[in-house]
Amino acid sequence: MITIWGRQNSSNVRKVLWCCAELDLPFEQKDIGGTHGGLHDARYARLNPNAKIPTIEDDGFVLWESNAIVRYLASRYGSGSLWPRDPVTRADADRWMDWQVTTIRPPIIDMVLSWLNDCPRYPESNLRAMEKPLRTLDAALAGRSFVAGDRFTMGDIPLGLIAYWWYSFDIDHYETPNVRAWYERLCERPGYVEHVLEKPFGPASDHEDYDCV
Ligand SMILES: N[C@@H](CCC(=O)N[C@@H](CS)C(=O)NCC(=O)O)C(=O)O
Repeated sequence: MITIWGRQNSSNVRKVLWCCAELDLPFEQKDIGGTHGGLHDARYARLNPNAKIPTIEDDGFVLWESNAIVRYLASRYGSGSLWPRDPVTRADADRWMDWQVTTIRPPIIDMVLSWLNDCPRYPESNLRAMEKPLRTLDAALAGRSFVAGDRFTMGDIPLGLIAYWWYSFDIDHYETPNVRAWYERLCERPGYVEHVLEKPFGPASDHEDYDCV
């Protein structure tokens, strides 16, 4: 049985919960982090010296870093599904996982904190900075159902968390119909519904401090 440490309202923990659901893997989730605390306890510090979530333990193997965890679970339990066997398709999926961290997450994160803190407006510069990556994703999704082709893969999981945030904001979402259609496809997946859409994100006290702009 896989153990997952991390509060379920963390986006990085949700990636792992959703991934397990896609793979039909049983797991035990332990609330830690945010208002639950525990990140600096000696036992947890031995598992994850970063004092961050998520961390997993699987058959004696301990792993942290959410995207690395998704890759590990996909390769170990999802060969031919979440983990494409074709190296080109797999590299395509993999690329979008890195791109989530490096390119589209940085501009959206302050918007999320602004939303959680009920700020009167979203930070304008972040909103503007979202346009280019969204258009990049929109172009990549033209003619395909998921980020690495016609089948759902590990590549859709990190970006699925971004899409959840983006479409939760009451804003002009730019004209990106392929992104919207892909998001609607994700919304049909039971694991996404259970671990992302139906679990409240927040409260603000579970997340880092933010001053409204
Ligand atoms: N790059 C790491 C980031 C981990 C991270 O920053 N996790 C946040 C939650 S999303 C955290 O541990 N925050 C402290 C807390 O929850 O108390 C990953 O993807 O796993």
